[in-house]
Amino acid sequence: MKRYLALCGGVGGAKLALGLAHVLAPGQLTVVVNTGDDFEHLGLSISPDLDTVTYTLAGLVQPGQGWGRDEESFAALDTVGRLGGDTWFRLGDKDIGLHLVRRTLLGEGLSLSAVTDRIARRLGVAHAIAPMSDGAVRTLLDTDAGPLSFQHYFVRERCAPVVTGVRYAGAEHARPSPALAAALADPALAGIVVCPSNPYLSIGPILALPGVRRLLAGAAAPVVAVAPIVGRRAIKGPTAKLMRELGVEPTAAAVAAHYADFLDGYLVDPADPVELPGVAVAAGDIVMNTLADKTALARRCLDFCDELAGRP
Ligand code: FO1
Repeated sequence: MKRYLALCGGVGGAKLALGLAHVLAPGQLTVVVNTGDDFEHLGLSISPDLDTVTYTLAGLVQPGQGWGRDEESFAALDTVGRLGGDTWFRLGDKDIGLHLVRRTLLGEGLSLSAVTDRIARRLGVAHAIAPMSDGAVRTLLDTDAGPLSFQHYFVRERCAPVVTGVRYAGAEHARPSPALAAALADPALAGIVVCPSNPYLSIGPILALPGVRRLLAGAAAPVVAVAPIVGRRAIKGPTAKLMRELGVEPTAAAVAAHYADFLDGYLVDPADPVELPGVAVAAGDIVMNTLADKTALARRCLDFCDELAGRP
């Protein structure tokens, strides 16, 4: 049985992960998720990208928004506000329920991988979802307003500060999670899909884990990425703004160059010419609005992996 690994961040990545989950049997897919956005807040251990992927695959995500729970209420957060606590990070009541369980299980000594797996299975997800690492890696942004943790930059400051650098604190001491290490060592691995997530804020932390870039570059299975940029605009979120501030052209080509050491295939919009030695480029519609878009793009990623696997 062919197996596939997807590397994924939050909302954009979760869309393709959902498409892959629709076209692959449960035992065929491992979705490895960024945890650089994780933080401790209100006494809870928050893993936004893991929850976004889990809720999406469970069919429980807030549809228009792409993160958080469907039909959510905020009574607990209203109480937090009345009591003078922080309310800038909108944790809903149902979501807080999940966080109480995560806090408890982590407190009992379970790894983040074990907790993630248990929560996903209980919510009815059949495919494997795993954090990139069980160790703490925290994305930090150097900005004109000083250093900011990811959620302070992204949610509290609404990405307004000018970013001068991105760091992944703790990455050098963190190890890939058991699921990521196992997938990369799997002889039946038929393809690695880098989802259209922010290359610096979502995929960057995964690539910063010791050995991951080298293992991707040396993988027998083809590595295929979907561009997160169409015509100089990010499909979602602050990718283009961030790239400009880091002195990088916000183009699909620049993202490919960022992945050049391990990339075999790149799916781009027809309007975005990309030429990179050693990388096969396939143009087509990569914007995912409907479930049909997500499954179609997932199929194209898998077909592309098959096609590249046949090449010398
Ligand atoms: N994003 C926001 O823009 N505002 C929020 O208040 C917010 C709360 C939140 C709560 C739980 C959760 O799982 C995600 C949440 N997000 C929120 C999304 C999250 O900050 C980002 O989508 C990711 O971290 C970036 O991938």
